[in-house]
Amino acid sequence: RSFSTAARQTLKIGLIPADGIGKEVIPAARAAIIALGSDIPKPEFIDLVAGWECFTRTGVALPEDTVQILKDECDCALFGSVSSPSRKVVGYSSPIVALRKKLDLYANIRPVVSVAPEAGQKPSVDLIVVRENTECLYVKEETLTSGANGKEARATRLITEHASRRIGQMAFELANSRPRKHLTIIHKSNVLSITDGLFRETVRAVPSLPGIDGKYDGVTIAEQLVDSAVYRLFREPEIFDVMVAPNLYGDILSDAAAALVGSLGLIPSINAGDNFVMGEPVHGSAPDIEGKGIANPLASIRSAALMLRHLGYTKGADRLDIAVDQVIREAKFLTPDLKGTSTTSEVLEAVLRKL
Ligand code: GGG
Repeated sequence: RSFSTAARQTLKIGLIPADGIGKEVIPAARAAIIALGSDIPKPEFIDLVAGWECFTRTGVALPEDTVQILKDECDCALFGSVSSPSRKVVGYSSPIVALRKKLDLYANIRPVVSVAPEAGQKPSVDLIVVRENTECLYVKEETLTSGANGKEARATRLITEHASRRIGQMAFELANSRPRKHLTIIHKSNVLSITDGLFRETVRAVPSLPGIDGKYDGVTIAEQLVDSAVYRLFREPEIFDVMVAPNLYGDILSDAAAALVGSLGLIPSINAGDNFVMGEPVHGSAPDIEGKGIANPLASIRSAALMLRHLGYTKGADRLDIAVDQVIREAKFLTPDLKGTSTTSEVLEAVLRKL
């Protein structure tokens, strides 16, 4: 699925580095995009703020201006990482969760692909996690009450037919575009038969929707309980092609899958809706290495590639992916997460030389 790219002279890209190493890797993605030259419309970058640091400075985690500029002025965006505290802070709410909802970026598409030793060889891991991005436990409706035996905490888990159907359609569309055309629906319907049952049944029914007219007849469908999916992911990752999951399972599965390809620092994503796309590395803000200059910029560069591909700029996207693959394959310039000793800038320079 891509938006029309017709007659675009410039590409306005909102940059929201947010917290931690987001501030180190998003500038690297920016430099890689600039290096694409005339393979994409002239990029214009708009610097925007959000995040925990923004909250501590201004009292607002996601300024209204940031949302409005993204909606009114940007063609797409890149988001870095956010370090929300793991305790309740009055007035604070995760800006990335809010942004996905405000822009209705209902699909978080997370490809996990290993780099084969030689160019052109089949990667041993080549799968995409399609994560529903707007509901599940991320509606963040939590309560804390007192019960007879102490405190009782509750969270609402929302699964709707509407959101399950549109993420299902996105997943079928992606599966249909890939050589293996295989879709695995992830759920836990044996325990959560109503919520996960609705997700599973709604996704399964996508091929029978009016207007589909046999379009997905070539897609094989499998199902896997989320716990057994994690087990099988580690034992036999090659059985998976496209996996579609409710929000929380998708979040966990994609981090787990990253372990199969060496580092979370390599895994890109896009948050996609019908009218907007925002690239985002899957890794978080990594406070342990923040400011040391050793964050891996490759997930952000790959996220830029995914974003460009989604917009239809295949040539630019291919060039970024090929350059990143070459740098990984050569293994001369790698950050410490990949057992290298290079800095963020050295890895970026290596990518720029390939471009
Ligand atoms: N780029 C992904 C990222 O920032 N992951 C951490 C995350 O999503 N945390 C949620 C939050 O801090 O609000």
